Amino acid sequence: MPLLSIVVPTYNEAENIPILLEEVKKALREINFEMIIVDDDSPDGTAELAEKMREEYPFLKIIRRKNERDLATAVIEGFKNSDGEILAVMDADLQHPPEKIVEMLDKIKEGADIVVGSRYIPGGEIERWSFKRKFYSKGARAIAYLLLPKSREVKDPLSGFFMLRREVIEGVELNPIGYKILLEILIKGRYKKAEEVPIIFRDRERGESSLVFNEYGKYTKHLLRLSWNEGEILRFLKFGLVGISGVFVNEGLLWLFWGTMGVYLALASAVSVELSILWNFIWNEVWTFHDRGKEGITEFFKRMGKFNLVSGVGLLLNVAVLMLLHISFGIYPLTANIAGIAVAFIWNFAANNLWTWFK
Ligand SMILES: Nc1nc2c(ncn2[C@@H]2O[C@H](COP(=O)(O)OP(=O)(O)OP(=O)(O)O)[C@@H](O)[C@H]2O)c(=O)[nH]1
Ligand SMILES: [Mg+2]
Repeated sequence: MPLLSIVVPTYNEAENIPILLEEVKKALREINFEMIIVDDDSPDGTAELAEKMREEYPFLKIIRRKNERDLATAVIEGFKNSDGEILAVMDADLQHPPEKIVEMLDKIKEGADIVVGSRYIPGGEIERWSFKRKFYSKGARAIAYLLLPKSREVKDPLSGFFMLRREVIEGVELNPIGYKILLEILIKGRYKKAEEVPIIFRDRERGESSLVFNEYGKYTKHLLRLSWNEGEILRFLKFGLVGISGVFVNEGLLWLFWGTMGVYLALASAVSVELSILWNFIWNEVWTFHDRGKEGITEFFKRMGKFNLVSGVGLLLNVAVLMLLHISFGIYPLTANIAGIAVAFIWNFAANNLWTWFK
């Protein structure tokens, strides 16, 4: 029985397979492992080539699927056909450095349940990516952090290079239409300790990328489904409802102070704004984020201060967007204000989620 099963999904990687096998063999000399190539009937003959190489590389297992063409289901299929007590996933295109496998395995032996090959911790790096690609990658991660708090366990939750103990996913249903399998595992898996090892993500030298189109669409769907199941979309809706209720409180108080008690308008407005912020804070505290805040009265007041600060910045953003759209683009103020409110709302949700009620 092998200790480690490395699952490698492939689609048109014939050019890379020989180099990958040699590098992995060299790097894992001391280790009892198997490598499971899951190929979706690549037209370039990846599977046939791998079959031929089995004699020279007896650690190889090849699964050939005829009617499917999907990275996520390929990985799950690989898991199902593996025998090791430790599982790993890596790409075939040499972007994931095989020499890091040993380091990852050591971390597992020291007690980690999941180890991620990470581009985003010190020592990690991405070779030759354009600014745009880096920006999208970081943006995708920010959205994952926002909508899936469990993904905050690691700095690179979207990595395709990782290792885990089999127990982490045993009996767990990994959704086959999941897109980023690591994300799926971080959210649904049973684990205590997730660690990272820095990797230099090399540039693809040979063969073609198979995932360019529709990547963002798939990712968005996956993210929304996971966060719906985790209750995070509901949290977003709750936050919105609280926000709307705050508008009514603000209006009601303004009517009370200014309209009926005759308080000076600016003062009446300031007091109404602050009281409605506190109203929102309390409801978010006991409802939207009831599962998040740290215990204790000091912590409570700290959160209140943070919430006020976030709301203040939100207000400035609202005004800035309104003025910008109106002055630079001539948009009617009441219409521009809708954009301002939307921007402020997103800001408020993100900042409060990631800062005020961070967990
Ligand atoms: N079995 C299977 N493997 C796939 C499929 N699509 C991609 N792969 C493999 O999954 C791994 C990652 O795909 P890549 O095309 O390298 O994706 P990427 O790394 O995001 O893109 P590049 O930076 O351009 O390489 C590679 O080993 C591919 O061969 C698929 O539909 N089925
Ligand atoms: Mg690649």
